[in-house]
Amino acid sequence: MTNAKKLSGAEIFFESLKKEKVEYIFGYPGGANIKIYDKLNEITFLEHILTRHEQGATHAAEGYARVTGKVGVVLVTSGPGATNTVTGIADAYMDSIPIVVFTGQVPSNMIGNDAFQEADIVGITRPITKHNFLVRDVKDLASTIKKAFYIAATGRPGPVLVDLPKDVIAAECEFNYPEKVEIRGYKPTFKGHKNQIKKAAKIIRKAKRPLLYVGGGVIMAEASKELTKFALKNHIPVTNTLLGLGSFPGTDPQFLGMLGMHGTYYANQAVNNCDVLIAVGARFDDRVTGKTDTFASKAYKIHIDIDPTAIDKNVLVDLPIVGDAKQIMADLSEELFDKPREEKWWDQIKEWQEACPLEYKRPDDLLRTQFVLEKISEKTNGEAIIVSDVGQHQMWIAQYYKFNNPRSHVSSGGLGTMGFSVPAAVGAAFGVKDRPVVSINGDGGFQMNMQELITAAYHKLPIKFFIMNNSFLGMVRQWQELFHEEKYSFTDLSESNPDFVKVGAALGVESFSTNKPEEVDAVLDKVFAINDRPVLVEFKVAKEDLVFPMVPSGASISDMIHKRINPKGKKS
Ligand SMILES: Cc1ncc(C[n+]2csc(CCOP(=O)(O)OP(=O)(O)O)c2C)c(N)n1
Repeated sequence: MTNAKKLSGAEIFFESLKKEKVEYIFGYPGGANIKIYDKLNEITFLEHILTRHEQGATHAAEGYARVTGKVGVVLVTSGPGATNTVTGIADAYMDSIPIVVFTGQVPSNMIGNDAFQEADIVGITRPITKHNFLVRDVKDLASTIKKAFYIAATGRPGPVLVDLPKDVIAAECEFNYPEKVEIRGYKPTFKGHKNQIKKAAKIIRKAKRPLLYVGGGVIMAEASKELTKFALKNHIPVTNTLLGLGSFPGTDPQFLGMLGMHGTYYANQAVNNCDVLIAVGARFDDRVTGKTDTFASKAYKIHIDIDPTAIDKNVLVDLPIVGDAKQIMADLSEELFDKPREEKWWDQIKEWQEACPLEYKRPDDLLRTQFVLEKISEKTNGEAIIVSDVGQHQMWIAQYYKFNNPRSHVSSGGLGTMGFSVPAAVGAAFGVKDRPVVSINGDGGFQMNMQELITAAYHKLPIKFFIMNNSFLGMVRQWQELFHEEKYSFTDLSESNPDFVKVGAALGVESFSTNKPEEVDAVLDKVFAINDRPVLVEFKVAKEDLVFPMVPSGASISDMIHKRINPKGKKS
């Protein structure tokens, strides 16, 4: 028997986080986690960021994880504290973002008794976590935390929840942090199958019209360099998913922009007509494929992904390669390089680009989101971190901001969570300090988590908060106009929106407003020169603008719409 010193569950919690080199916790205290907060007061190796809502904490952890590649950490109390994290957890799950969420829980002997602030958060989050744990014994605490971080960050990353009953946190035992984790049934494949890689190389070598369809998995795997090298050396055009933006330089002539519902005409035409489609770290999501049986129907499909369950899930492929994208792209580059391409494929792509470029009305008396975004892209040289909310502005960001680096576009892709941007930008600003962080919101989504302006103001985070105020829930209004006989049911916010400049100021953030295209340059120059505190700008933009091109939901990519179907009475 040893006489090693015993630590409390709360102490073990922090010793474990120290081992995991955690820099920040985003959290909110309450009764069930009060002992952890008690200890937190003495902790100096990490910083706790008190958000104003647990959903905010969870998106902040995601923002931090998305820009750094490290695991984001959340700490909340039981019951409502825990349930408030659900949207953020689901968001992280859909986009494969590594976060660990620690929830307080009622004492073990009261679980199942409808105790005060009891919620079965393990049950609630089972379908939206990569894994979750209820710690029943303080002796399991350190090894559970080790497992949680390991599962969150390895293979296809994702959220892990650890539920901590109050008595487990109070109990004591010796602290032993495991060096390694062995989890039966969880052994992510890292190296792609050699023969499959050779076969893929052979097929790509013969391809006449190849296309790389690249998703967020490439960014997660830190494989952007290898992917870019492979694409450039083999002269293959690249199209990105929403989450893949930044994995290949947005200014490179080989880049075709985003594909899918609001993708470019030429990217979608390339998908329709390619003979070999190389999907890397992408999951054939329905916003990308539209009708699956017509998606890339002429192509031999190669799918490179770390997650074997993503293979053949939505679209059947001809050649799967399961493993780490960084390793596989490097191996593929060894097999294949400097393949000259027939000019015909590039000539065809050029023709599509000239026939249907991205466009909007300019010059114009009305201020347009697209115009503001182009200006932001120019002024930041594609080097900023753009944290988008959800809606029309999100699609315009994907179309008009030229992302030149991975981990620069932070966006809620799979879940499409309005209210994501403000808190995610807070987390991103803690993660990256040497590049501007820009939070771009619609007037609707901004109101869903605007309380986190307070967090940004308190910590003097130099975030630029932009509101593209079109006085509508724009994206829903767009669907109402195009597909629901112009019945604008509950999407007009013009009578009920608050005064955003006053809201910003009240929450501690210097705020401006403009509706004039000619003022945009000066406003942006002014706010990008402010580096010691957050600022907010409301851009009063055209009210009834629509995002084009658009592939209607469930239609084939070839059914793309390019302009208003029914322009009656529309001013913009
Ligand atoms: C939490 C949540 N509720 C509802 C929706 C459905 N939805 C998708 S886009 C959108 C409109 C967004 O409006 P706004 O924030 O003003 O941005 P805009 O589309 O005008 O750019 C809505 C309501 C959602 N995505 N998320």
